[in-house]
Amino acid sequence: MARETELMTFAEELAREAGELAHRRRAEGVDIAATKSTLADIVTAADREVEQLIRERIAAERPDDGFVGEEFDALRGRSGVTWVVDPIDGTVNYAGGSPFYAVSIAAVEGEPRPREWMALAGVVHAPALGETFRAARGEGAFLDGRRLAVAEPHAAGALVATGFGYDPATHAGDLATLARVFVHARDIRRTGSASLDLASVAAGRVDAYYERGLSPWDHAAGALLVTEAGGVVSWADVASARPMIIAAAPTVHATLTDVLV
Ligand code: LIP
Repeated sequence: MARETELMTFAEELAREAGELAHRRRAEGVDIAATKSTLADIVTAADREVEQLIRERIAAERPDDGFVGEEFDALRGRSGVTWVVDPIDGTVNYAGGSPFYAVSIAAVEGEPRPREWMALAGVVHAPALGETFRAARGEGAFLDGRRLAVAEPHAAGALVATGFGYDPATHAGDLATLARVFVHARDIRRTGSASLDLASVAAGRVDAYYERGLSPWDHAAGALLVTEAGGVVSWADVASARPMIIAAAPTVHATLTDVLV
């Protein structure tokens, strides 16, 4: 079995076990453990518990690998492979009882920094939706057993997903960008989970997704889903504090980039 496929299979096992824990904790009732960058940027006890479970499983199975997660300090590895993990992406949705949240797990090679690493495998598992998206580099992207492909262009324009940061000071600028995009779009979607937005691009459910200021764990797995489904992922404004990710089918990506950049 190719290394990428092995890593994807392990990531899927991890994501399913972690997703079951997150789903169970949600049913038991969710405690807000703390806030981070702003009052809106919450973390639940389940975020921390799920990430700890994933870290422990990886440390037992692949002790030389590195780890970069949302909730605890990064761990540098010796193998060249680093796991980039968002234990619950869409935390605000999760805390409020919405099903749009996912366990996002990616295995990357090289420096564990976005735009420097090479993604080898990625899984985005949405336990409340009963959907598991997965990809291994060079092997395609899949939703459960179905191979994925990004959408063909739509005569009425692109269906564009996006998101906004937790800092209210960024909202005016992001809304101005949205106003420019909407002129060229047939509609907009805002789900609250970057990994599920990227998975939706890969599945052809939306035509494009862009967002400023994502963390590495928000996009590491979903970006691989998009490229393995025939899409394009690029970055704009990379020197700023809030670089912008742009993910879409090739033709839509070119048009959207002209509007955004
Ligand atoms: C979230 C992203 C979402 C973004 C939110 C937040 P979290 O990640 O998935 O796209 O708009 O501001 O960053 O905090 O739920 O892991």
